[in-house]
Amino acid sequence: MSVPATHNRTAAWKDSDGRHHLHPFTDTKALASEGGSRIIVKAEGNHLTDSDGRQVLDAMAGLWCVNVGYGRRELAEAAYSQMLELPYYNSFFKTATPPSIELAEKLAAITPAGLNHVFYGSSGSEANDTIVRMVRHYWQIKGQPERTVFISREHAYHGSTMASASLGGQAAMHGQGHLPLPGFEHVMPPYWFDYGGDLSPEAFGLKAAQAVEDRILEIGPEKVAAFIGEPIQGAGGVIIPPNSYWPAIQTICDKYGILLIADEVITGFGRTGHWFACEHFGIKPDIMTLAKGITSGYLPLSAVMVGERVAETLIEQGGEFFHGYTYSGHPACCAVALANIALLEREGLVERVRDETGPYLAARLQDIAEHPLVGEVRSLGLIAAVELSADKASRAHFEPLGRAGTICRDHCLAQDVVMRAVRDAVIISPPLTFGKPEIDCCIEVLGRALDATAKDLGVQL
Ligand code: PXG
Repeated sequence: MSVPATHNRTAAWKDSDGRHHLHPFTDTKALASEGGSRIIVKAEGNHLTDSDGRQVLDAMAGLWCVNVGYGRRELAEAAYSQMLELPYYNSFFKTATPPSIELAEKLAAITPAGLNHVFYGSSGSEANDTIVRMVRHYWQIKGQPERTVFISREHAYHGSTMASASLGGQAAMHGQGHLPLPGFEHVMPPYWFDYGGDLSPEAFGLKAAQAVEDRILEIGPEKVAAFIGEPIQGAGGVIIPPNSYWPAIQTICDKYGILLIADEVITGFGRTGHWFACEHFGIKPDIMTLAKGITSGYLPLSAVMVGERVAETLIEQGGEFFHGYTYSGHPACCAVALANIALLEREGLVERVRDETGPYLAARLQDIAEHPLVGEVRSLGLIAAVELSADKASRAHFEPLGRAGTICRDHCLAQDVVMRAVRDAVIISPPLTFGKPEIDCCIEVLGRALDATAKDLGVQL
C-alpha cells in the first residue's frame, strides 16, 4: 500500500500547494488559514482516497462529470492506445483523425434528431464561447446582423471565460472584471422555491417563461439572437423547472425566430435518466452544449452540437469560420469519449438511472423531506437538491443565506461523503454507478447532518 509514503508527503504537498497553486473559485488566503487543501491521491468506483489514506464517497462525481465512476480500465486503455497510435493531430488544415470522425458520427446518432454536426473544444466554457461566435456569425450570414443579444437566466452557469461568464447569471462572477459584456441579458430563473410566491409550480413555470417573452419585447425581437438555458440549472442550485416551463420557452423562441440553446454540460450523458435532459422536457434545441460526462471527466473534451437550421446556413453560405482551438477534436480525448459512451451503453447505465436508481433516490429523499430544516427536496434521475429553510410554509431562508447549507455540507463531509452546497441547497450529482446502498448511505448521512445542523443553528427538533 502506498498510503504511509503519501502520508509522509501530505504536509509537503499542502505547503507547496499553498505557496504556488492558485485554485479555481477559491479564496487562497482563507484556504491557507483553514489548513490548506485536501490532497486526493486515488479513486476507485465511487470512492476517493486522500493522502491520509481516508476514503470518501463521492456524491458529486468529481465536478458533476465522472458519470461512469472511477478506475475504468477501458477509458485508460483507449487513451493509451490512441496516444501510442497518434497522440495528436489537428483538424484545421483539411485533416481529421479517426476518433474525431467516429465520435462526431456517434454524437449525431445519440443526441436528439436534427443535431447532426459537431464543433469540438476542450471545456464547456470554450464550447459556449464557440456558440456565441457561431450564433452571431449565423445571423450575419442570414442578413440580420443586429441579432446579437443572448438571453439567459439569473443563477445560470455557462463557464468562466469572458463570454461564457457573461452568458452565466452568477452575480458574484459579474461583480469581478466588469461583466457581463454588452449583449447579454438575464431574466428570472424557473426557481419556484425562491421566486414562486403563492403560485403553483406549474403557474409559476409559465410566469418565468413569460419573463423571457417580456424581455424579448423590451429588447426588440429583431435584436435577440438566442435564448440559452441549462435544462436543469446545476451550479445554480439544481433548479428543476416546473413541467410547464420548457414547452413555453420553445413556443416563445419559435414565435420570434430566436435560436434555442440547451446547455447540457451537466445534464447530458445519462444524468437525468435520459441521454439528454431535452428528451425529458420535450424541447428541440437548435444548438446543444456538451462536456463533462462526454468523457466522464477522464480527459477534457467538449462539443457543440449544431442543428440543421444553423449548420446548413453556416455550411452553404458561411465560408470559412475563423474559429477553433489547438485541441479541437483531440484524438485521445475523442477516443476516451467513444469508450465512455460504449461503456454507458454496454452497462445500461442511463436506463438504470431512469428505471431504478433515479426513482429510488426520489423516494428516499421523501424520507428526509419531513425534517424540520428541509423546505423542499427535488430530483430527476441522479441529480438532486435538499433545500434548507427556516420555515417550511413560507419557504423563508436562514440568515445569512448560505451558512446553513455550508454547515450541513460540512457535516456530510465529516462523515466521509462529498456533497456540495449552493446557497442553502445541499446537492448531490453522483456517478451513475451509484446503487441503492450508496443512495441509502447518502440519505442516512444527510439525516444525521441535518440533525447536527439544526443543533448548530439552535433549531429545536
Ligand atoms: N455549462 C454548464 C452547465 C456547466 O455546469 C460549464 C458550462 C463550463 O464548463 P467548463 O468545462 O468550462 O468548466 C459548466 C461547468 C460548481 C461548478 O461549482 C460547476 C461547473 C464548473 C465549475 C464548478 O458546481 N460547471
